[in-house]
Amino acid sequence: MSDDCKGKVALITGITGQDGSYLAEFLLAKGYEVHGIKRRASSFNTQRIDHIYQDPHANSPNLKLHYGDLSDTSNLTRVLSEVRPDEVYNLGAQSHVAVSFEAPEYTADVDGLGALRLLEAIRFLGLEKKTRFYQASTSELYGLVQETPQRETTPFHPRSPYAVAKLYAYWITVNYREAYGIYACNGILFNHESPRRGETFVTRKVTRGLANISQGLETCLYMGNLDSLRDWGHAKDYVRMQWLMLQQDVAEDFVIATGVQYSVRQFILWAAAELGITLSFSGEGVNEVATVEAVADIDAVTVRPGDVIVRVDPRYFRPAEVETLLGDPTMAREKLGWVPEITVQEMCAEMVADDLKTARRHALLKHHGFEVPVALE
Ligand code: NDP
Ligand code: GDR
Repeated sequence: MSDDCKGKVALITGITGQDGSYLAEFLLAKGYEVHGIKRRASSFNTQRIDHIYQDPHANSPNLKLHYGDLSDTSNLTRVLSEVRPDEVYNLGAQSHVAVSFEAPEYTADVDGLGALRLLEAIRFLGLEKKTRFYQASTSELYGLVQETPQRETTPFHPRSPYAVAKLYAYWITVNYREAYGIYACNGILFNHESPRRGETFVTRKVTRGLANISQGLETCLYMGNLDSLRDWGHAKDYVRMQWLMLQQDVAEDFVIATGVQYSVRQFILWAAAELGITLSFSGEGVNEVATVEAVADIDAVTVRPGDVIVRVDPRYFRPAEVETLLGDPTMAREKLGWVPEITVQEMCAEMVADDLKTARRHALLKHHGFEVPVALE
C-alpha cells in the first residue's frame, strides 16, 4: 500500500456535503492538492468547508473549488481535463432516501448517471491508467435484506429510487473496472453520521430537535418509523476507509460498517439522556409517544416531567421501508486493517453537544427579542 501522498491530486464531487468536508480535511492533512466540485446555489453552500478554504487569490491554495454538477457531462469532462486527478471520489448525490420518492428521475440522473459521466470522462481523456475512482455506494442496496449481517457477497434488493440509482452506479463502476482496467471501486457504506450530518437525516433530526426542545425553541419532535434498525458509524472513521480503498494494489469493493445495530427509538433515548432527560415510550404505531419521566440536568431548562416531546407522524413513513441493516466489516478489517474508532454512543454525545451549543445561542437571541431560524422538518 502506498502512503506517499505529497504532490498527489484528488477531485471530490460532493465536497460541500458531510463526507466531502471530512475527506477534504483528511486529504489536505496528508499533503494532497484537493479539488472539489460545488454546485451553484442562490446562497452560500460551503459552510462545511469554509474553515479549510483558503483565499483563492493566494498563491497555490491546496484546496480549489470548481462550479459543476453531476448532471452536466461537458462540465465534468472539462474539470477532469483541467485537474487530471490521481484520485476521484464520487461523493456527490441527492442523498436523501425519502426525497428520492419525490424526485425519482432527478435522483436517477445524478446518483446513477453521474457516476457513468465521470467514468466516461476518465476514459475519454485517456486517464484510465492514471486516475483511480471511488464510488460512494450504500447499504441501501441491500434494502429488503437477503442475509444478516450483510457482506460484500450479499445479494442486493433496493427499495427506493435512490437505492436503484445507486445500484446502477455500483455496477457501472464494476463494469468500467472489468472492461477498461480502470482502478475503480465501491465502498458499500452503512449509515454514518456526525455533527455535520444534514439536518433531515434521522440522527441529526433527533439531536437537533431535542436540543431545541430543551431550550424552549420547539415543543415536540415528529418522527417516522421508530422501529427501524441501523448500523451507525462516525463519518470521520468512514472517510479514512474511502482513502484506504484507493491505496491498494488491486481495486476491490468493501463493506464499511460497525457490525452493531440499534433502533431509532434507542438513538432518541441516548440523545435525551445526553441532555439530562429521561424518556419513556408508550403506545403503539402512530400513537406511540415519548414522555419525559425525569429531568436531571440544567441543560433541559424548559422540559418538565409529563411533557410529551416525541410523537409519530405518518408523514415520515416511506412508501417502501428498509427495516433493518447490519453490516459485516470483516473484509475491511482483514485486508485493510480498518476498524471504526468512534462508537455510536460517543458520536451521539458529540452531536448533541454541538446542537446544544447552537440551541443555546438561538435561545439567547430569542430571549433578547431577535428572530431565530428554527426550520422544522
Ligand atoms: P450529503 O447529502 O451530506 O452531501 C451530498 C453532496 O452532494 C453535497 O455536497 C451536495 O451539494 C452534492 N450534490 C447534490 N446533488 C448534486 C449534483 N446534482 N451535482 C453535484 N453535486 C451534488 O451526503 P453525505 O456526505 O452524507 O454522503 C456522501 C455520499 O455517500 C453520497 O453519495 C451518499 O449517497 C453516499 N452515502 C452516504 C451514507 C451516509 O450514511 N452518510 C452512507 C452510504 C452512502 P450541496 O451541498 O450543494 O447540496
Ligand atoms: P437512510 O437514513 O434512509 O438510512 O439513508 P435516514 O437517517 O434518513 O433514515 C434512517 C431510518 O430512520 C427512519 N426514520 C426517519 N428518517 C428520517 N430521515 N426522518 C424521520 O423523521 C425518521 N423517523 C424514522 C427512516 O425511515 C429510516 O429507516 C442514509 C442516507 O445517508 C443515504 O444517502 C445512505 O445511502 C444511507 O443512509 C446508508
